Amino acid sequence: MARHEETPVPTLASLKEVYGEGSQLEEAQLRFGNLKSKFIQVFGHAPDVYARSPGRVNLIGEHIDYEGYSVLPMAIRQDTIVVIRKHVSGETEKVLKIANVSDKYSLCTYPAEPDQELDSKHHQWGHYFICGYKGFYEYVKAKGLDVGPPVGLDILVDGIVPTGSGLSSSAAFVCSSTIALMAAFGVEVPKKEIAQLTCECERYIGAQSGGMDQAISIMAKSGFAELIDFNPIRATDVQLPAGGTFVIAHSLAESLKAVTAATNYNNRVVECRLAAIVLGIKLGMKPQEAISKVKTLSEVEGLCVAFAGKNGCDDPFLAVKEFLHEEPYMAKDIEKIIEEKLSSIFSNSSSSLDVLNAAKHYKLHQRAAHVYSEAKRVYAFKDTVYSNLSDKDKLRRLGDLMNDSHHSCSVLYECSCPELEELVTVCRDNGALGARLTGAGWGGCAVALVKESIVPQFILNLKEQFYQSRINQGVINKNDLGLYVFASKPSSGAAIFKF
Ligand code: NG1
Ligand code: MG
Repeated sequence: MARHEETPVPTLASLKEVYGEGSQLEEAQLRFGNLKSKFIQVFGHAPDVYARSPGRVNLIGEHIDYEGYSVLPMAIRQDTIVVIRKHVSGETEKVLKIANVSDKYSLCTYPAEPDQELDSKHHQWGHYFICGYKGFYEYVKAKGLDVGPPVGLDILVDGIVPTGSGLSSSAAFVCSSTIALMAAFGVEVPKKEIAQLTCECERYIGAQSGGMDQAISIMAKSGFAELIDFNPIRATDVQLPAGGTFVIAHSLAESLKAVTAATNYNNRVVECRLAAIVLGIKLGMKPQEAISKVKTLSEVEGLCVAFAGKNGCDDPFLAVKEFLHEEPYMAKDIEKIIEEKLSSIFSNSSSSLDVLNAAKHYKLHQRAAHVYSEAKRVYAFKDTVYSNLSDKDKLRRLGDLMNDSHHSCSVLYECSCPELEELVTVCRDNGALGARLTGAGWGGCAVALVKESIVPQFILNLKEQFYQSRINQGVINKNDLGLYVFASKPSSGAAIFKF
């Protein structure tokens, strides 16, 4: 049987295959019907094709995908749908018009020009479509495919993944845009190639993302979480033990990664790179060799493990402890070790130069300690799922691993925030087997593993103990609570519809 990353995104005739039955199917039918009417109302024509791609919740493996380590997310039901019509000959306007069903997002227009630059300093919601647009043309060019000269496109977007929530609304949007374009132009691509290209093209937004979100959004299978490996991208189904449910809860602090990248997300990517270079040098590489060859902590893990081996252990952390001090490094401390200016290492990446300008210091020990320990926890999570333990004991162990992951994110990686800390504590106090921030952090959602039998009561308690005061303060509307706290089952990945 072909692994699912080898197959193309399916073109489906029926919504049932993705949205299931009952009220969810009815909701989907209504949503697609409304999309069609809205499209005709805005553009005066019916669309050619619809594509959907889901958001995700990461169960474990935070901030390690860009360091080359495996992660374990699952897709959620909430998705983004992109509807497209390609202009035909005779229509001469070479413009991309991007409309949204929500009034929050006004119509954006861009030239039908694949080589256009995206100004990451002036972020616009339509940029995410353009990421996919650029990625699509880069792909067809690299493969030598002829899709003709660029033409005008009418586009309508409907996203129901909450934004800035760590549930990857961005990847859902970039992935659905890319596959909608592929379908509209009749280009069929294996899922693993779409996952790779959407990961690369989302970086036009300005964050130096890893590939987790796009990989799970494209390759998810209903009923399974996936262990995602990188270099090359692969997905392995992980069947979660019976009796446990993942509850997702929003901290109500919005994390705007596109805007805060220099001090948050990209800062950590830069710190990890510097930690990896310093470790490489301390473990015997010449500075110039380390600078030119070492990109990620996973690339120096072998050296760290060999060092640990000499001391009778196999944990790369031993090398971190020995060679990276806990006090934050100043730029000049690192420059002395690597015998090079930091600005010259990152001279070809303007987003990294932004990081250097904004950084006071660099916490190399803490960031490397998080990455190596988190990478181990992902495998411990997977091994627990496949172990001979009873389901009850498995769930307990998975919960412990989630708690350890949160602690590491919070203390070593410092990507939590007061609202997330409060929410995670409320989850644990109300019987969660484990709870942690999910996604990039600095706001957004927590995910809690909860015994299925107590889920309704658990959600009620969260409403009372975390959300009620915020409703009273007018932060959110009581009627919207269901958008901010909900149980989630592993849902299916990207799909194309033609009706
Ligand atoms: P979110 O939470 O969607 O911003 C980000 C990255 C992931 C991963 C996680 C942290 C993007 C598109 N996604 O996710 O690749 O690094 O943070 O584990 O930047
Ligand atoms: Mg994102």
